[in-house]
Amino acid sequence: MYGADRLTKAQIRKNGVLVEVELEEALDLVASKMTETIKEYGKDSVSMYGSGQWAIVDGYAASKFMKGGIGTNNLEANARLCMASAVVGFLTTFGLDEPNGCYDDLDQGNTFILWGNNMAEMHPVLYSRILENKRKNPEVKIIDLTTRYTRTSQFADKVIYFNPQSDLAIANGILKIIFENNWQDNVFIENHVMFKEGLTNLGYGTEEGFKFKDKPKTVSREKFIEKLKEYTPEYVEKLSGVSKKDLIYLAGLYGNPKKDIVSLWCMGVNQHTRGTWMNNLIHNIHLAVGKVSKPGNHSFSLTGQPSACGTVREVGTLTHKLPHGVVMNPKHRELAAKIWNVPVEKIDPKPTYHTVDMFRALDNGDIRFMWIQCTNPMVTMPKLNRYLTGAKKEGRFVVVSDIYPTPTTDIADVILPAAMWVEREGLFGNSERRTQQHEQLISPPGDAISDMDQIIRVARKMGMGHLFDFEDKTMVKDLYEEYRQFHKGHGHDMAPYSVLQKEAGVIWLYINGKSVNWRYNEKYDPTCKPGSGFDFYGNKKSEHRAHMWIRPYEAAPEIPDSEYPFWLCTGRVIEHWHSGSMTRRIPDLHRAVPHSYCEMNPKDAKRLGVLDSDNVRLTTRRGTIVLKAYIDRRARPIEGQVFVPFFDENLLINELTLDAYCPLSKQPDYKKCAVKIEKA
Ligand SMILES: Nc1nc2c(c(=O)[nH]1)N[C@H]1C(S)=C(S)[C@@H](COP(=O)(O)OP(=O)(O)OC[C@H]3O[C@@H](n4cnc5c(=O)[nH]c(N)nc54)[C@H](O)[C@@H]3O)O[C@H]1N2
Ligand SMILES: Nc1nc2c(c(=O)[nH]1)N[C@H]1C(S)=C(S)[C@@H](COP(=O)(O)OP(=O)(O)OC[C@H]3O[C@@H](n4cnc5c(=O)[nH]c(N)nc54)[C@H](O)[C@@H]3O)O[C@H]1N2
Ligand SMILES: [Mo]
Repeated sequence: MYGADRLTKAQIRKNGVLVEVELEEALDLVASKMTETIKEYGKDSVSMYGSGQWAIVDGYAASKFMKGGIGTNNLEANARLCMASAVVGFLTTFGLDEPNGCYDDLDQGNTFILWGNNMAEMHPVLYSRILENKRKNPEVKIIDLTTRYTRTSQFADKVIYFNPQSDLAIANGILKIIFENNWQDNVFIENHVMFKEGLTNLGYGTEEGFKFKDKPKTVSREKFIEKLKEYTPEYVEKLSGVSKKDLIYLAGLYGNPKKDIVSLWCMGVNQHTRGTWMNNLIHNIHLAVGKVSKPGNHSFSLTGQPSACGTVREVGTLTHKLPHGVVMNPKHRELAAKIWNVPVEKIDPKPTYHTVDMFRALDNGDIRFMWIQCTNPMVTMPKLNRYLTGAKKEGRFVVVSDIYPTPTTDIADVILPAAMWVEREGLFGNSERRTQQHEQLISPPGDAISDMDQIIRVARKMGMGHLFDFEDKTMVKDLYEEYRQFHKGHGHDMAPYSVLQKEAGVIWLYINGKSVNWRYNEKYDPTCKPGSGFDFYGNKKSEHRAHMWIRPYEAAPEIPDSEYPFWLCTGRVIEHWHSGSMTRRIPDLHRAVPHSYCEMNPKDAKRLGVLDSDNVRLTTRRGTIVLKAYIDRRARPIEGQVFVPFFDENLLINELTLDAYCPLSKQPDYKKCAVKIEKA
């Protein structure tokens, strides 16, 4: 919290140099620049880019200010890089976002299947919970389906390796075996499932102005099964490297009525150019065997950031979203206008830019002003060189709110010092739909104030004070209570602020003073129609049935070839948080992992004559970087793949990554591109 260079004063760029100023002067400049830009280039020339580390009220203030005040949909957040595929997966399968069950499933399941994520390092608390379950119940099994041997694999009962992108084929192969052996739950399917098919050959979003719209249609169960035909164990093995025996083993676990199965995944599945499809496919498997919305049975998408769910997904700080529903829907716009007390015409019915497009628009000049809060895109955007050059162009004005200097504050025209979460009152919402309130514990240093306060003060200066007409002292509570109205009666009722102040977090759907831990299951969820057993009420137009989607294997946009013969996967280490802005300032953590590196398979290293700690040069079609090779230290990638963490602002791996994304979710794929490795 108190690193030597903690930002405590505002800064303004004067004659090219950032100089410290009074906070008031900086906020005045933000307000006047925003007003001027709107006047000169129109409301859609200003934008805001926020975060899944924003408190719920920060996101809500941003949404009200941008969508209800300025009237632009130029609002996005870093959760687009993280959870978008999970969101569209839930929406297309169940009709409502977010997991059906809760963390109790980690105690109650007996079979845990991980689809390419590293829980021991990235969700260590939750992984410990599974390990504790396993310690008490020897029948508990952990199966690690992965492209790398990691610390997670060390604790698994079985590790199954697969080639990047081939998870699509594996999931289809599992479904095929289930139906061939009659392991499916026919009663559940008969009563609660509908089969769907969408478009294929979607493209990858790498071209300028790329647009995609799906055309879903309902199909028969026979057609669904027919489409699985090609995924024979032989074909799946050819694509994935997973043996017939292992594939049958996996299908056998899902198909075994004695197994209570929790599938868990995170960025391997979401950061995927077919990420929505992969999410659908894992839900498919659980639906096929009726293992959803029951204690210990869950297709459980793990969330990355502390409030990617609570803030970005629930408040809806995304271009197409409103706190309830989407801008395209006139009823949703009317509800927002009513609660916000603004004319309904103020809310623009057309979404503008998703995150990658927003940064492309800043580069192209369609966006002239961007306010970045609580995120560090000049480290974490893919294909970084383009977006860095774009943001620095003449005629662009960038405001950055952060707590430390970063490569993003380096390019800022105004820097606003932010209060950290313990320095202000706020709320977060986590993976299991739990909303958690916290009080301010200590005072922020210097002129630092919360992101919410920064937004409100600028809004007031721009003549939009009426949007935030509450006492400053009760602002968080009042904004939350206003926000809560959006979700009332929409399958998303939340606990009142006073209850949140008393409890250590409360799971929503909160009905009659009680949390619903398992949605869609009549036993736990009073929203379900009596006598229905299960009721997927999110899918109103599909007779309240969940959707099982035909989702084929399609190749990655950039595949290793003779010139760039390796897969490049990027990700994290336990010691650091994302761009390292905070953790690298903690001496113990910095010493533990002081710089980035390139993890290699020993066989590949041997072929290239590379020893541990040798320098290797990595080159993709977008950039080049020299890193130390690490061989068999904490993890080992499969042959033909290398892994590089992205926490190091001095060794920016995102200069090499590709900005291809899933056309349905618009989430980029940071896990796959083609790279050349040379001894340097
Ligand atoms: N200490 C710490 N914890 C964190 C974070 C942090 O920065 N530090 N960040 C948080 C956030 S925001 C997130 S999003 C999570 C991320 O949590 P994870 O997703 O668990 O971690 P990553 O390192 O991003 O992902 C690496 C994994 O991607 C998998 N992978 C590679 N290619 C493929 C593929 O084609 N298909 C599939 N299915 N998998 C593939 C590999 O198995 C690899 O181990 O961690 C959260 N937790
Ligand atoms: N190559 C590669 N790139 C990736 C990924 C990957 O797997 N590989 N993963 C993607 C994913 S899943 C994610 S979630 C993103 C994360 O990407 P970012 O959000 O860009 O990374 P963070 O380091 O979490 O940035 C948070 C920033 O907020 C600051 N901060 C902390 N608290 C506060 C506060 O209260 N207010 C304000 N204003 N600032 C604060 C921190 O100092 C930090 O600079 O990275 C994405 N980029
Ligand atoms: Mo994330």
